[in-house]
Amino acid sequence: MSIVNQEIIDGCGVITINREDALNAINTDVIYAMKKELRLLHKNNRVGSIIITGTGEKAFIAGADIKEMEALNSTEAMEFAKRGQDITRFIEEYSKPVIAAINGFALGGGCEIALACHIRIASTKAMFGQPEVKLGIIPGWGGTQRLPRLVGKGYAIEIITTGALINAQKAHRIGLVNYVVEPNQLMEKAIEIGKQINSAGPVAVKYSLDAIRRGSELSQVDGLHNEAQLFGLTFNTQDKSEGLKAFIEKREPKFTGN
Ligand code: DAK
Repeated sequence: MSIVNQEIIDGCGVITINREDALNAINTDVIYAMKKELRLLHKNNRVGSIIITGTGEKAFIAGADIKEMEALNSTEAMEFAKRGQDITRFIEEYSKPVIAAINGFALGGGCEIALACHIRIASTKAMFGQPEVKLGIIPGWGGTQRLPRLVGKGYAIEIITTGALINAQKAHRIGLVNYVVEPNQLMEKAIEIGKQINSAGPVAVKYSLDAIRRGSELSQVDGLHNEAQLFGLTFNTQDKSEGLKAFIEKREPKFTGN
């Protein structure tokens, strides 16, 4: 059985980390396998959105693989951090929305993978945390940067410096996740959102992601300038002609992504 599974459900590319015995902890092989699947799904025009989840009911991803990390020297640790930062950046910059369906523990690097995704849905069994300080290290895959941007500095500092875990309800209250649902409804909810995205204009979805992501790294003036440019570019697309025409003709649009 593969370390990372991939299937396509209703136009959603579902990537499942498959190391249940190690609570889906992420090692180098998982990083490479995830990236390979993400690249393949990127090229697939039938796929409009991605869902990342973990095998089993206990863990989404219980962090970077502590057993692999334990053997690293300082130089290797930097390489390891770079690989992790690379995959989180790859997800963040992905041109199709990536939904984290968080079915259990999302700890350390697992929480950081969820943070890099564009939308987060948690099951009532999910637990979140950045317990790195308890291991004598700090979050290395973007947690110190993405968590405060999502939940604010106060909660982020508490979560990172105490290493304490929070449950799904609290995660929802502080804005870490968009929804909390029963475990047996998690994939259903993720696919429901994925299908809404898949029915929209693919170029418009891609430009929206780009405008939001780049906007968070720019001043508001520059972000608005970028938004105006992307807005203008949508007027070169067949999708824009089809979308506006379909509205006027009172029918559903048929987008091609061109
Ligand atoms: N890595 C490797 N194996 C793990 C693991 C992990 N993160 N988490 C769990 N496992 C393994 C356990 O070792 C155990 O394996 P066996 O002993 O059966 O072989 C199996 O999964 C089941 O776990 P438990 O027996 O512990 O299960 P429990 O229900 O008792 O506890 C738990 C569940 C999630 C509370 C517990 O497993 C736990 O605390 N796990 C560690 C969680 C954690 O600390 N995660 C953060 C990892 S650190 C950086 C680069 C990257 C990072 C940081 C810096 N640079 C280089 C700068 C990222 C760091 C992290 O993600």
